[in-house]
Amino acid sequence: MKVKVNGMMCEHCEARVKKVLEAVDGIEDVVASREENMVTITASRAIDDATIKAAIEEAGYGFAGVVG
Ligand SMILES: [Cu+2]
Repeated sequence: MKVKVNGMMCEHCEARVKKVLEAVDGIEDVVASREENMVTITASRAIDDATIKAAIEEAGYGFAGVVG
């Protein structure tokens, strides 16, 4: 799935978002792109949007919706 994330300014932000999302049970891989304000998530099961939103917001970034 692809999620819009606001506030990633550098590679450290990308790494932080990747880390918090990969800590979610069922999420196997995360690719974060600050250029596109996009995070691409590969998961082994369905993950609630609310779970993703909470992880992103706890890390200090903005969840701007699931786009696909
Ligand atoms: Cu940063």
